[in-house]
Amino acid sequence: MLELYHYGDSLCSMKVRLCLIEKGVKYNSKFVDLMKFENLTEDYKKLNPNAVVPTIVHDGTAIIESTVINQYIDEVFDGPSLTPKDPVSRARMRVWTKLQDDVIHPAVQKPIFNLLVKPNLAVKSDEELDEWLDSHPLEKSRKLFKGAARGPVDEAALEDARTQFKFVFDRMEVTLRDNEWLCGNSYSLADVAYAPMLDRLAQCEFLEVFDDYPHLQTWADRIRDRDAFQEMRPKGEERFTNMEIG
Ligand SMILES: N[C@@H](CCC(=O)N[C@@H](CS)C(=O)NCC(=O)O)C(=O)O
Repeated sequence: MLELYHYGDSLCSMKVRLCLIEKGVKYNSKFVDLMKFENLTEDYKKLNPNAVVPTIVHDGTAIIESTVINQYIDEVFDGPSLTPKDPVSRARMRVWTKLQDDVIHPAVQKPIFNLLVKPNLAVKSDEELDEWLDSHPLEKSRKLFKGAARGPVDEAALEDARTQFKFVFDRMEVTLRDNEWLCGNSYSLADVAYAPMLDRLAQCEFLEVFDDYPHLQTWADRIRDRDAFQEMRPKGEERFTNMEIG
């Protein structure tokens, strides 16, 4: 049996949920509430020393890092392959997933922390924040959460996110002009990695970043049409904003 430690409104958790659903792999859901800092318990840190979601536990072994987890799932389980057969396409797929980890994830975090996380953290006391966040192993996360908890929306961070989206979307647009999916004509782990940003940016009401990219928008429509994408999305109370996103 496979256990998935995850959170509803988390881009990286969505990546892994989407992969599992596309593969038809059943899992035991272990919900880790990031807004209650459940990721910072000593028990969870034994599974994931970075204290972030997602983590899977398969046959008693914990595996971390959403991109690595998805490669593992695709290798180990039956179901449709999400990895291209030829080595050049596989290399391209890994470059796409690296760009998603290195650029898109930090870019998406800027609107998420400013527009969605901030109201949830603003209600917590300084003592509560210090008690939990001082035990966070990642300095990056300590800064993100503390920065989001206090002060106004950081407009410069939102602008920086737009610049980062443009950097990646320019490349996606060129590829998607001639290809149905990011690695050619078959849907792969590259598409799985980028699909969740559609949900997260919709929730932040940030979808105008796609305006100048007609081929990217066609790809996005294809993604939204997939049953697995709809199933992967958190429902009602699993959302920060407790609302369904169109
Ligand atoms: N590189 C990691 C990033 C994981 C990550 O940052 N997860 C976020 C949610 S998308 C999280 O758990 N944040 C809580 C925290 O930083 O304390 C992965 O891909 O799994």
